[in-house]
Amino acid sequence: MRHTFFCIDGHTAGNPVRLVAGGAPLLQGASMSERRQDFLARFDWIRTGLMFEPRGHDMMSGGFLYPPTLPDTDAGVLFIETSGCLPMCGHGTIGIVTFGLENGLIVPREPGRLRLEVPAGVIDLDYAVEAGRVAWVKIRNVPSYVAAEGIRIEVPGLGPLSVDVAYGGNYYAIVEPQGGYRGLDALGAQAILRFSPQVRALVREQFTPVHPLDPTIQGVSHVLWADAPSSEGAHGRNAVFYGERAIDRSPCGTGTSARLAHLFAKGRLKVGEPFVHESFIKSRFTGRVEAVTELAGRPAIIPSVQGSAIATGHNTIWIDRADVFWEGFQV
Ligand code: PYC
Repeated sequence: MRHTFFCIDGHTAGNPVRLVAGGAPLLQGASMSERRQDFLARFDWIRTGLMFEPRGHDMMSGGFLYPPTLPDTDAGVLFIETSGCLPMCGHGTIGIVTFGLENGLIVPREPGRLRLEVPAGVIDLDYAVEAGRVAWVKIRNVPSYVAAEGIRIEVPGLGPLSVDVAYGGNYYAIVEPQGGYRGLDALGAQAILRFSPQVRALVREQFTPVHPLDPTIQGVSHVLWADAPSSEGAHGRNAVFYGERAIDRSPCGTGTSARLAHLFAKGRLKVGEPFVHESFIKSRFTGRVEAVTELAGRPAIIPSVQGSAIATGHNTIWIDRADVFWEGFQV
C-alpha cells in the first residue's frame, strides 16, 4: 500500500520546513491540542516517515494545515518534526504561512493579518506581500515565561553550569556563557551535539515544567545555548538543540520567545525594544516583548518573532508499506 503526500519544501532562515499540503489524516479532537494527541496516537508513522531518513533528516520539520476548531481564526496548524509534534514551532509557522499564502492554501479574512490555532494556543500574525511573495511574517506568540532559575548541573567534560528554564511554546533549558561554556564558536557544533542531550537529561532529573493551562505540554525538550551577537546590528546569538541530533539553523521562534521572556525577567530587555537574534549559522529573526501579561498568575510576556521563508520546490513523497524503511529510521 502506497500513501502519497504532496509537500511544499523550503526553509525559514536556513531551517527546513515541509508543508504537507495533501495527504493529511482526518483527526479527532475539539482543539488543535486534542488533535495533536490523536495524531500522536494513531498517525505517528506519517511523522516518522516524512521527517526521519530516508525521506527526511535530523533537522527535518514541517506541518499540516487544518480547518480551525475555534471561531475567529483562519486556520489550524499541526507541527511535525523529528522529536515529535511540537505544541508550537516558530520557524515552522513562518514557513507554513509563507507557503500557505503563496499557494492559496490559506485565505486570510483580512489581508496582512492572520489568526492561527496551534496546539499551544492562538497566535496572531502580520505579514507583507511584495511582488507576489510573502516578504516577512511576524508572529505574536503564546504567553511566554520563566519556569525555573538557577538549576545547577555538572556536565562531564564541561563542568558545573547554572541553567534557567523558560517557555516560549516549548520548554527550553537556557545556558548562558559561564565556566566551561565560553560561547558558541569556542564550543563548536560537535560539542553542542555531544553536550546538549546531557544538559537536557540532567535538567530533566531535577525539574519537569508543566504548562499551567495545558498539562499535555510538559518537560524540557530543547536546549538553548545563548551567546553574544557575532555581527553588527544583532543583539544575541544562539544554538538551539532539538530532537536527538539537530541544531536549529534558524534562530528558533519558540527559542527566541523563551529567550525574550528570560531577558525581560532579568531586566535586560524592555517592552518594545528590538532583539535581533542570530542563529548558529548567523541567520536572523527580530524579536520583541510586545506586552506584559500573566499566565495562570505567573508573570509572562507576549513575544513577537519576525522572519522570512522561501520555498525550494514541490515534493511528492510516497510512504510505501513495501519499503522496509516505510516508517523512517534514525541512526
Ligand atoms: O522555530 O520554534 C522553532 C523551532 C522549534 C524547533 C525547531 N525550530
